This record gives sequence, C-alpha cells and structure tokens, in this order.
Amino acid sequence: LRRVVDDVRPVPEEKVPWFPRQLKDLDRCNMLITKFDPDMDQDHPGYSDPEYRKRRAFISELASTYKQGEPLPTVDYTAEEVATWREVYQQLRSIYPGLACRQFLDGLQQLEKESGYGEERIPQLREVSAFLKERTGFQLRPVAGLLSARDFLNSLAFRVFQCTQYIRHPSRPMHSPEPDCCHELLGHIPMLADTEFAQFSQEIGLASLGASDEDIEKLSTLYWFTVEFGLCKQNGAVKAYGAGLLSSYGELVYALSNEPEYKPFDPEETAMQPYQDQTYQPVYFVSESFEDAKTKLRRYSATIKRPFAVRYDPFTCSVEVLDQP
Ligand code: HBI
Ligand code: FE
Repeated sequence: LRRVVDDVRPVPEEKVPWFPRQLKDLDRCNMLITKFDPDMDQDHPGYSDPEYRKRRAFISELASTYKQGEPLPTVDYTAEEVATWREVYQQLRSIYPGLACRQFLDGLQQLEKESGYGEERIPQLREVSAFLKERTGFQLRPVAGLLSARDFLNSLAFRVFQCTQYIRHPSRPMHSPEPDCCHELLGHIPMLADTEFAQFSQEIGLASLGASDEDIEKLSTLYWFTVEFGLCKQNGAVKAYGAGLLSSYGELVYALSNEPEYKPFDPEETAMQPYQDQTYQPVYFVSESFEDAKTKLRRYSATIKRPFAVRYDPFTCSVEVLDQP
C-alpha cells in the first residue's frame, strides 16, 4: 500500500531544503550575512579603521576554519579590547539587578562564581561552553559574523549556540550594529544556563529544520521578539530576558521605561510583526513566563506544515526524520 501511495505522489523530500541531521553537519551551516560587518557597512564604527578590520578578520578566520569537535579557539585579547569589555560590563552590570529577569541574574551570578566572568577579562568560549554543557547541554561554536537565519536557527536544534568572538569597536562601547562577544557573552549566555529557556531555544531550532523560507522568516521574527528582545512578567513587574536588550544599555533602559508599546506574547501575532534592526523596537512582547512562552510556541510550531516530523536524540546528538502518516 505504501508503495502505491509513494508512486502516485511526488517525492516530498525533493521540496524540502537541506538541513543538518547530526552535529558534524553544522560545519555546513556557515552562510554569513555581511550587511552589518565593518567591511561592508559604512555606518559601522570600525568601517574607517583598518587596524580594527584586520583584527576582526583575524578572529573571524579562527571561526571560518573551525570544524565540529575541535577544541574551541582561544583569543589573546589586547589591553584595548579588555578595556572595551570592562566598560560594557561595568555599565550593564550596574543596571541588571532592577531590570533583568531572575533567570538571567542567577545565570550571571553562577558565571561570575564559576566561569571567570567579571570586568577584568573577556571569558573564553571554551570555558563558557564547558559551563553551559553541564547546566543545560548547550555548547558553543565559533562563528565569523552574522549568520543566515536558517543556519543560525538550525544549530539551535542541536543545542549549539553560534557565538562571535571578536569585540565591538572601542569608539562605541555601548552599541554594535552586528553581534559581538559582548552581545553573546552578556546577552545570551546567562539565559542559556536556564533549563526552561534552553528548551525554548531548542524548540525554535527544531521547528526550523527543513522549514520553508516563509516559515524561517516567521520563526526568525519570533526569535527576534523573544530571545533577542523579549520581556516577561515576574512578581507583578516586567523584566527583560532578551539578549539584544541585555547587551544594550540604551535599549534596556528604554524598553523598561513607559515609552514603548507592550503587547502580550502570542506567536501568531508576534511572527507577523515587522521589526527594526537599526534602532530601538517600536513594540515589545511580554510573556507570562517561559513555561507559558514554550507552551504557546509548541502550539504554533505544530501549525507549521512539513511533510515529515523530527525527533531529537540526545544520546547521539542527531535528528531522526519520521514520515508523517
Ligand atoms: N548570527 N552570529 C549570529 N548571532 C545571532 O544572534 C544571530 C545570527 N543570525 C540570525 C539571528 N541571530 C537572528 O536574529 C534570527 O534571524 C534567527
Ligand atoms: Fe543575538
């Protein structure tokens, strides 16, 4: 019977975009978007600084040649780079207690106690990855710059977080047009130490495997308004959990002032909301809790049409592909 059905229907696999099935396939998830990098973007504060561009290119090259399973590269940061980190760390650290969610504060405190976080040095990806692996099974992989949404989201399905290792330009410590190590290490890493949040991130990743371009666009928008710019309620107050907020002094203060518009997190609506990658967001979405966000996301993911289902096997770190009945 199966055969007959297969014979009369077009083979569904042909229309499905390639996607990684095991960890080592992530070596192929490396499509960079260069629009915000200092070689392409005239508004990048490093655009007219050849020394900076050379340094960033050197650090990015470590990521470009990286293969899954190799030890993560370490970078010998210069005194100037550490000074930039120190300034960012001090400024942000001072406002976190009143504005960041509990999970973030707990994660950051653990990182400070156990993983060398602090203003004196830039933590190495290797030690941070080991820390996360023990907490939530997430691991880091170095990346040369802004990745395509598909490759970035696909990696999350394997609990792999692609992490830039260069630092922003010293002339603008409070803002970077592209992701840099301040954004990853301060914004993303503390959250990835939380079990509930790690699951939430992986579920967006699993939903993205083999998804159509339109669905990638929607998942990417969902990711944007949650993982990057999300707010959540905690003990009656609104707090930040999005990494884009937690790594930007200006926008963190703005998002939690009474200026911007708030909407309740609802995946159907959030996925369609236009967003800003040049300036502050016009609207922020507030979740009741991560548990609630995860449940809603799961319901939404089930509506994404794919001719197959995926199941993650944590023992082999691979994805099983199951025929949809
Ligand atoms: N690439 N290196 C890197 N870091 C990110 O945080 C990132 C990315 N690519 C896309 C992306 N984030 C998201 O905004 C969504 O488009 C998935
Ligand atoms: Fe990010």
